[in-house]
Amino acid sequence: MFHLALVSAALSLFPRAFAHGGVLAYSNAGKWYDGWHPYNTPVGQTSIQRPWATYDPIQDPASSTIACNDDGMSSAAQLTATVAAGSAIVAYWNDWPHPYGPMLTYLAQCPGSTCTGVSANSLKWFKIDQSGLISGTVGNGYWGSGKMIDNNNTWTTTIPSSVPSGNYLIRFETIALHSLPAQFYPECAQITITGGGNKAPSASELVSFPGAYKSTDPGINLNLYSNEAQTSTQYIIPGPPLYGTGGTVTQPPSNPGTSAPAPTSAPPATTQSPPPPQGTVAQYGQCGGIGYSGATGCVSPFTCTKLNDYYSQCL
Ligand SMILES: *[C@@H]1O[C@H](CO)[C@@H](O)[C@H](O)[C@H]1NC(C)=O
Ligand SMILES: [Cu+2]
Repeated sequence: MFHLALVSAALSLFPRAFAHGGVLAYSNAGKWYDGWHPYNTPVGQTSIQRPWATYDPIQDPASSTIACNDDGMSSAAQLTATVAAGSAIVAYWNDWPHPYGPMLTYLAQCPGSTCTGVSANSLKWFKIDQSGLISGTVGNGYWGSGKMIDNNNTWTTTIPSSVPSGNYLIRFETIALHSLPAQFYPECAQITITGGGNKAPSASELVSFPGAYKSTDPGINLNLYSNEAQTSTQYIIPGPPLYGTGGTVTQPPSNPGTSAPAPTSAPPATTQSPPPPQGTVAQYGQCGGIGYSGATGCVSPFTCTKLNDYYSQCL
């Protein structure tokens, strides 16, 4: 009895620790950076990684923990790695159990001289790497996360050499789609990028966490076991367009020879009749495509843009 009690007590300390997981370490330019150890005491831990609490997934993309896991703030002895623009960062996961879903990597520049103490929720993020459905069907195909597993549970992202030098959080993420709601596994680390370029991300490439994802996004609200998923080969990776691809922000035409903005009419009082009908689909939402039967109008100022026969998106 005594031994049985000890065994079950020991098991209950790590109830589902190894069904899930996260990024346990990084390497860059031959240097190894141990990650935060969520199941050890925080006292005395030094890491470039922001602290996180458990291997469990985030399941609500509206939660503040979608940015850098729970709680994702700097530790008492937070470190920062110096990383050259154009170099590769390798993130190491535990023995990863979920082969269905995308891999995504984001950067967010911090104001001031350090990211330490800066809330990840206050930053603007841009996506520098992504891998969704690589081959096969949505329901049974080869995914970015399967490639991560095949690659010694690692994912390698190269810091674009055009990114401006400065202090950043880097956010590696995998999204597991084997269950609904989808499971988000984000972890962040603090890096200082040196030798960078001068290409700031465009407005359409910048997002907030929370804010970048909605649980209704087609790449998130996805049933891998539906009949459609067994034949579909289309997967829309959540989040903004990749850094460097979403730079064409269409400005309203201005009158030649004048730089002053046209006078604007007074905003309507909120108690007046509802505004004229306009689109309801939010930025990045689906607004058309073969087999799509939802709303087709985009909220202002976005326009429904055809990406392929099966998917048009409000951009
Ligand atoms: C595989 O990953 C582990 C860490 O999880 C690392 O120690 C090991 O060196 C890696 N092996 C190779 C061949 O890269
Ligand atoms: Cu899991």
